[in-house]
Amino acid sequence: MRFDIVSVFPEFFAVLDLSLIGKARERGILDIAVHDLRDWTDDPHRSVDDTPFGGGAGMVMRPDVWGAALDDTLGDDGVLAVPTPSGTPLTQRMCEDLAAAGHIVLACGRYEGIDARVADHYEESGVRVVRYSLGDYVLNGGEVAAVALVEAVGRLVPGLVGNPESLVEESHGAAGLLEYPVYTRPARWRGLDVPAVLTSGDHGKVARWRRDRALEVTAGRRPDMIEALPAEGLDRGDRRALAGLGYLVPAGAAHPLPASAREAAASDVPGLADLAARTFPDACPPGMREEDMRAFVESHLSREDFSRYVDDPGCLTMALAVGGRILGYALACLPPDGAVAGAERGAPVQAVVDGRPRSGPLVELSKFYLDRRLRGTGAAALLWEATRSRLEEWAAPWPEAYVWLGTNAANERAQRAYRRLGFRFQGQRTFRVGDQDNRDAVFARPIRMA
Ligand code: J9Q
Repeated sequence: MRFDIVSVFPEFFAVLDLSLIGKARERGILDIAVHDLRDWTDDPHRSVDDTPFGGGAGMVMRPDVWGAALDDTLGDDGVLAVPTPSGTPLTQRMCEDLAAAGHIVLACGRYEGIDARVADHYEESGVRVVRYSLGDYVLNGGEVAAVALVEAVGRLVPGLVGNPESLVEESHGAAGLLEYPVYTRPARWRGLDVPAVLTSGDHGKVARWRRDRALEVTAGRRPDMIEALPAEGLDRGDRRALAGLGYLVPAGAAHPLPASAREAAASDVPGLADLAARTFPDACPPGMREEDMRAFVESHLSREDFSRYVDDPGCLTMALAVGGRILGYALACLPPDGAVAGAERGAPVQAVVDGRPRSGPLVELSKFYLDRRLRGTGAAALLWEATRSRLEEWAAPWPEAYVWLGTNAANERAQRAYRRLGFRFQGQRTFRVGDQDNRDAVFARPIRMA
């Protein structure tokens, strides 16, 4: 691999004699030539710049001097790489692509930049031109950015990095995630302990912990990278971790989507009613008649109904938005005097959970629905925790407040989900839809748990 670097500060590139890059040059793996741009001037002052046409501050680098330098260095195989703050942000992908070229010429500008015709001219003559930036901040010239490119591209040349495994495993590689945090001895330093899982000897747990931390760090610092993760590369553990970080992967989605559960607003009403109409039949027993279900939706789950729920201070309406669409909702009825909600619907007034009898109010969780595409994604825990947290605020005066719900006795999947959320079976009730009595299982749990 050959690099030609053209700059008015050739001494700057002494750093490329050091470390792995320096070793690779000694071993003949990298051939790096540094040139002084002034060697292509023909005036006694060796001037490389001039004032800008159109006026303005600073100086512009002359096209004639750059043309002479690049004609001599590009040859018939050079790719022209131009560091500039107006270039494309340099990525690992671009570096991998450049590593496939055998010869790169770096044109380091100073002052206000190089006359724009230079890069345009070489591009028009069929030279591959890559204008790149290191990020949205301003340097005094392209030299630092040139060193960065030589190191990032150079280390991809076979034989340069001693352990090729470290090329595969690292940031921005196959995983598409930032690195998990790393630790070494001592196990305790300034009162800070190394996470216990790393000294447990359980390799499976270590791998899971590292993957969870990588997802967490990436979600916090680079949410754009989370939203670019291909869904097919995410296992159950990844999906659970992502749900805890506010990202869900609905069935059929190509990537994780940002998810948030919040109190519903008037503008959510159409989305809530649409979702309610398509999810209500999911929770019904198999024998139920179409028209009874339709009538129930029309009389309890219309837009007008949701408008009332959203405005009613005795109702808590929660919406789960996933990628901006409402894919889940919960409706809780708050008893007016801190007593019992839904007594006429079979509320378990004597509810006991794990030996703790209810002594505060009994809230009814009358609706808790998710779009089918969210089954098994961790969405239920996300929606429930947001709902629970609102209920906890509401029930602050009553530390032993409970919440109850009824769900179809034949719906094992729903009952398993409620058990996972801390609800415990209390008994049965009958629930009428149309002219049919349905068996419901009744569950309850404290709003607050130890
Ligand atoms: C050449 N500011 O800044 C950020 N990435 C590249 C640059 C840059 C600059 C001036 C000249 C490159």
